[in-house]
Amino acid sequence: PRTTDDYDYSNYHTIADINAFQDMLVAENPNLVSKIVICQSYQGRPLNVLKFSTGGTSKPGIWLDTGIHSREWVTQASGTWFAKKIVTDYGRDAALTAILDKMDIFLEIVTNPDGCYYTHTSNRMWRKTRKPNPGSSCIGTDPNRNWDAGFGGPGASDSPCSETYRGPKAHSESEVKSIVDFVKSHGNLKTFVSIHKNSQMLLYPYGYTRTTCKDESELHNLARKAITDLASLYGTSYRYGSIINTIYQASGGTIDWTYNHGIKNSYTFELRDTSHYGFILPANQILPTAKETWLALMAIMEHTKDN
Ligand code: ING
Ligand code: ZN
Repeated sequence: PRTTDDYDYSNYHTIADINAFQDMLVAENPNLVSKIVICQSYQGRPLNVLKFSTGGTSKPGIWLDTGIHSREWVTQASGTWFAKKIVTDYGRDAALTAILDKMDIFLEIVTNPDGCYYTHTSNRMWRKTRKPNPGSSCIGTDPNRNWDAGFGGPGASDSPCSETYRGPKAHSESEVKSIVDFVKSHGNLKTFVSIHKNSQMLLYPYGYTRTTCKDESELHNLARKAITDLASLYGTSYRYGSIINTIYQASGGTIDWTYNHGIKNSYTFELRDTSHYGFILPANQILPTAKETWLALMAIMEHTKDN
């Protein structure tokens, strides 16, 4: 494709395609979109973040990431669609326009680029990073067990061969550390949404402890509103609640760290389906998944704007 209008949003794409898409989107919308390279992956790929901003300084921010687990392809595909949706709706849709007039949106589509490349070239089911582990023949760390929130506790593995290997120390993975540094230097993120796939859930902290987070009732009510809006499109049913009570105990997870760092609206989505297709969701479900998820994201972003 030569423009983002010609991009095929209803199919899965390589990292090269997604990078080209991001550059086209920036070139087409120079007053709304810019690309920030927050660091490099272990193998030296750029960690690209799209910034959607109508200008001004120190606006509050909303963060969205997709693809931190590389095999969850429908998330990167949805992230790409979200990016196009934002530029299409700005100035046309009143709700999105009001959000962007008050806040900046940051979107990292390919959050685990080495893993993404590997899923397209060698092993479709790769989840982790691709950094070798000294003393082991097994590669990679789970980037959703590597954050400094209950790090090392139950709900993660200390074995490099495990799919939930926590890594040698918290923030050992540059794909994680780069986001930690970004969040700290930004200093004014109000909402942080990390998007995974499988099981149709909207989750909030905590995953590492049974202690309820102090904003539990607000997060719970907003989650209910978000999944109600999501279901209004195709009837897709989501469960919602804290990570530990709704899916399982998990330590070192992204949103437990962002919440403890002060970002109140910290959520993880688990997109379609509930496991019939496993990680290989047919491409004809990309657009329905992206569209329904967008309604939930809009509910969360509107709430952020109004609070
Ligand atoms: N599920 C998540 C996982 O990393 C999760 C569930 C969400 C754990 C948020 C911790 C925090 O296991 C998938 N599908 O990756
Ligand atoms: Zn995941």
